[in-house]
Amino acid sequence: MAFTLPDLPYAHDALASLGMSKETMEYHHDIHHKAYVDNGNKLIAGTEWEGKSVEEIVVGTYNKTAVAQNGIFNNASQHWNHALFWEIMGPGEKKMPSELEKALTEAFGSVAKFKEDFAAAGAGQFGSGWAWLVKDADGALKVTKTENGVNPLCFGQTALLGCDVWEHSYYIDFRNKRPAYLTNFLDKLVNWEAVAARM
Ligand code: MN3
Repeated sequence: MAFTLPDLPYAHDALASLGMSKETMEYHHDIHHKAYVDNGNKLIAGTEWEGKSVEEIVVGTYNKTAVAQNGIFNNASQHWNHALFWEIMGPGEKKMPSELEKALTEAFGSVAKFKEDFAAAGAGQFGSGWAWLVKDADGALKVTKTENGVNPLCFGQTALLGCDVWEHSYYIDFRNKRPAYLTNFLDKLVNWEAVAARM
């Protein structure tokens, strides 16, 4: 089944007062994410992957030994990553559901320590990639980071929260200040209800 660019679940300017501008959304969603969708569709046309779900394509094309992943993987995985990224942010005041607060406190000691670990993972990813809160196969919550477009599906993990740390995600609003972008993401942009729903 061909990939389709999902609409943002809010207006392009809905997160502007929270630190993610309309201009960032226009580039990031309308141009970057669309390019992953369009290029992915071109690359899978006529291959064994045509008609497969995005998850099947991501897992099936991930090369565990290659640093540079193939084009089908890169575009399919980035399509999946960005669809999640738009879903786990939102406008307005955010309240963390108590079951998520409890799970994060159990796993990391406190919500503040979880945020510290997550921000450190994103800031410490050399070059492009993602920071994640994942649920491992054994149910444990973990903070991880991945390079380029690699996503938690590749490791049998459930992604609860992901933050894009490619420069295109933050350079318009935060310039070179990736740590400030990450702190703002955690404090103002994450829709914790959507994260809890993924548990
Ligand atoms: Mn991106």
